Amino acid sequence: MTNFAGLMKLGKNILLTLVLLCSAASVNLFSQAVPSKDENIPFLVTFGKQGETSWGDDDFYQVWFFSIPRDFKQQFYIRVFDPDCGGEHDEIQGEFNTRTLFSVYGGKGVDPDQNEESKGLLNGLNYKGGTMLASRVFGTEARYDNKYFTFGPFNPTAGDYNKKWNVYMFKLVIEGISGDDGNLYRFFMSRDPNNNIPVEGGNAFTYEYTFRMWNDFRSVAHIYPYVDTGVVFVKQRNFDWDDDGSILVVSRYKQGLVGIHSGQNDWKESRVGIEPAEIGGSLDFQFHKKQGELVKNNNVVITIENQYGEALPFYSSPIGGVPVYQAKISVTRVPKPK
Ligand SMILES: [Ca+2]
Ligand SMILES: [Ca+2]
Ligand SMILES: [Ca+2]
Ligand SMILES: [Ca+2]
Repeated sequence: MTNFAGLMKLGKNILLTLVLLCSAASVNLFSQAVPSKDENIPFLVTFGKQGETSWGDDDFYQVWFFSIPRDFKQQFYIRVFDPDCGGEHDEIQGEFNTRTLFSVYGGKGVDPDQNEESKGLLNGLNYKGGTMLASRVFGTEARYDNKYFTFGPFNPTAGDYNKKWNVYMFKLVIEGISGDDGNLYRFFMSRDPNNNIPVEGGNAFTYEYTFRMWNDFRSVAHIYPYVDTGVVFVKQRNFDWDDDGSILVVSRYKQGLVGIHSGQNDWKESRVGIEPAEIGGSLDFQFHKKQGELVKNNNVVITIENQYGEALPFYSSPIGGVPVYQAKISVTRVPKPK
């Protein structure tokens, strides 16, 4: 009996592995984690609005979008890891007093293709377009320290339908409504309220990414802006990089173009030319830390826009996959001197 049970268990494990391998071929299983595995970013960060911008958050709020494929019919959840500001992970200034408002929106007004203000790029514009479906304020709460809080369930059809991508879109707005500490957190879009079970084909994106780098020289963070039709060049802008090493742009056609980077509490920008063959795919912006003296707890902001000043979205799961530089194969051979 024991052997039989063992065999059954082995069979089950093999089956599970096969299922996982098969789904990995079509869907990135880690695409529901925000930041994603590919991005190698430990946390998103939002400071309370009494914070100093020199700590790495320029505007004390962040706007994220979640997309659900139209053919996904089940309810889903947005789980927030460490939504509190206190205890583990968070960045203290004096004592912990930051309060952070997390609000989930659906319905008309969310889709940034239809409602420019929804992108949340300019202070003073209404980035809260849509219908609020859920919200909660978190202070210092041991209950949610180093743990998940779950928003939902949500019905996919409560989102804003986007025809181009054939998805329902939801929006999560995060605001540091008071205090001066940095709230570090991350998300998982899940089919289950208590576990991280991916929504197949789901994705998440933002237009202004405020994040924390790992405290590790060897670690490289990535973000993946999507380059749509008609883009001739993009302008990257980054804030408070603290002169921490270099920002490189990689794609199938770029081996590592250097982006101009910021120092302390300032914005820097540079242009990146786009090849026609890069259209309809993602670029890989790589953040390489300075070697030697460790720049600790580096928070940084990045935005990317096209030649018309329109913002490009960064997808957690890069559209078209992670771009990999391909060295040109056709090299003219120089005959060896005899
Ligand atoms: Ca915490
Ligand atoms: Ca404080
Ligand atoms: Ca936190
Ligand atoms: Ca910084």
